Amino acid sequence: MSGHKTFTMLKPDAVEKGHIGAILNQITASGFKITAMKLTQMTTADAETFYAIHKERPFFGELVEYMTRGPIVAAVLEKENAVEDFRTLIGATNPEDAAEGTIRKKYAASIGENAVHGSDSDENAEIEAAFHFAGREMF
Ligand code: DAT
Ligand code: MG
Repeated sequence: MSGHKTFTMLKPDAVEKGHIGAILNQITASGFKITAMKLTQMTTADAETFYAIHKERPFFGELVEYMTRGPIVAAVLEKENAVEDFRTLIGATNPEDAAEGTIRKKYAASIGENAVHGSDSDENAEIEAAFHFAGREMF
């Protein structure tokens, strides 16, 4: 499976620390084209819905608190093999396990506050993009 679209969020910790420009630069320098983007803040209901698959996990409450505590940058990215290539670019969920040079290795504080989201499948990329953007906001 190798679709051309993925969805990302630069999470509240990355925005708080002033890393928006550096992270977007690394993303575009790696061949991704930005086809939708905005600064926004998730409500508790938004975060609970977006991360519903994790609702039974022990970290769910912290995850929702973190994702709603400040603005995020939401974006849709296009490139060949976008989902897999973007997951490679961001690195492992836990920055301690992330490869050298990956976005999480460089900018993430911990597994809980890991700077950036990347969709895990073509199907979820479509669902997540549609969750954050109206059709006319995607180019
Ligand atoms: P990813 O964001 O790499 O797709 P995931 O979908 O398994 O990872 O989890 C979603 C988010 O939940 C992750 O980015 C950070 C948080 N999370 C995952 N596992 C965690 C853990 N063991 N402790 C705290 N937060 C965790
Ligand atoms: Mg995931």
